[in-house]
Amino acid sequence: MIAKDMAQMKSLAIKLFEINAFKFGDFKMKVGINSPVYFDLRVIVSFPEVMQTVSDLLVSYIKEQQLTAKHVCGVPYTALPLATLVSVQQNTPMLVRRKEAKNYGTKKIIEGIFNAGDTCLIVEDVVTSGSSILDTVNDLTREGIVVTDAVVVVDREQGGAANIAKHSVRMHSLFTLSFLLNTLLEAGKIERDTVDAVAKYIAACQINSDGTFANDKPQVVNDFVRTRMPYESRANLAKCELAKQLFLLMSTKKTNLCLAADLTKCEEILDVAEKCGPYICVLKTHIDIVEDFSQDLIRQLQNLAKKHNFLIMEDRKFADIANTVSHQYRDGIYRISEWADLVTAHSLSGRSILVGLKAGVTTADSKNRGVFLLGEMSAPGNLIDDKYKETTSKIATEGSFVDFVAGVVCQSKECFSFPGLIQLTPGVKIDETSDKLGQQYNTPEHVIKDKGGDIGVVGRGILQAKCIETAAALYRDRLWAAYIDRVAK
Ligand code: S5P
Repeated sequence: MIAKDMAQMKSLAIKLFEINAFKFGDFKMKVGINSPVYFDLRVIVSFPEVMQTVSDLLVSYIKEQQLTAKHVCGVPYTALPLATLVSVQQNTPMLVRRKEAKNYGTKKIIEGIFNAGDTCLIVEDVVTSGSSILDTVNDLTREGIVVTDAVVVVDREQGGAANIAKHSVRMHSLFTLSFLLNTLLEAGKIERDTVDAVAKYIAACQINSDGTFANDKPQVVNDFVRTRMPYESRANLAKCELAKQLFLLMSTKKTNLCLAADLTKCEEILDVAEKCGPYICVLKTHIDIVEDFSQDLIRQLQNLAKKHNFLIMEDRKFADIANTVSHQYRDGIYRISEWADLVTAHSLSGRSILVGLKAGVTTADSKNRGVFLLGEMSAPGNLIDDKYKETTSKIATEGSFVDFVAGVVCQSKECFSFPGLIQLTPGVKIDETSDKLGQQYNTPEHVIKDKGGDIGVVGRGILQAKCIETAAALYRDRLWAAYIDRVAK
């Protein structure tokens, strides 16, 4: 690769990571063993400048490797737009392989004009075993087309190149997984631990083209299962600055307790913040229930947050269209975006909620603000279903707001898997299972160990205790011990 392209390759690698075209976590794979790294190059169609760079690099790589062929053909579907760009830039006619033959009209499986004996270069986005490339090669070969080479954006280095070589097709990759990992490491985007964990998985999980493992079924433990990872390692994977900060705060202060200061008088809120401050990582407010609100409350709360080292979360549960939400966040008597490090929001209006919140924060503050999306609720009979949860997790982990979403408010570890997000779980009480209005409670141990909560939210469990400091210390101790136990296993 020529030097100029190398610099471009490195900055593309970082860009792909930033737009979540690949990410680290715990991902279900076709082969049956969860992978710590996942590529989703489908997202690049939403970033035309990235499409342009990828296709420019592919074209110059094809030229450099002298991969001359009469046609190009993309492996459906993700590589189709890439193959189109390559075809247009090089003025090489394209062939389109259908995944299924039409059952009417021409019933063709290969679209485009060709003759038997023509050569064709395959374009693919990501290669694991190479089986998708081989499917396309088979269909082309059946039509008499000659395929000798495939150019791919990313080789996961799990045996794909060797598998397709057995069918006399050479694989040429723009990026290898190792190159991507080293580039991110060099740029300070990931830690050595991440590189090692992925390398361990890749070494153990070499795959044959039929999808079976090259070795006997490998027993790799994915180091990126979020509930087994310590907070400080998860800080390295977080894309949102506030999530990073909160993970590190929890880890150094040794607390994963969030106090829900659901009180109606400024004096009461400041009193619990002063008394419980040393034991908590987050103080959560419902500012609209405060009867004597003034900005002085905010100033004093911020001083206490500094003194005791905790973050402030306004549990506003925004849920409107973007324009309204931006006003609710920035304006009115509360001016939430000026002081709340974190806010909660329903994902009901989709990504619009994040568009609205982003618009409600000044650019100077934007790096210091984060959102927790509601993925599940502790209220009985709530209307959230599996589809809603899945989409919420997607909004939190995909697209251009990944740097803004710090976590998810939910009740189960299945709600999301990305270790860089924080699970906030309310409904924690030691001695009760519900309140008179249906709130459902669980013990600190159940919330942290079984439900996957990273932070337990306690309101009345502390606020109604005879001595709130003692109660806060007790909840802190039990939530923290449960976390230590969880990561030790
Ligand atoms: O599903 C939820 C989400 C939230 S944020 N269930 C909840 O209870 N909450 C909040 O957590 C609720 O608004 C309250 O502030 C706190 C629980 O308070 P507690 O007194 O029942 O512990």
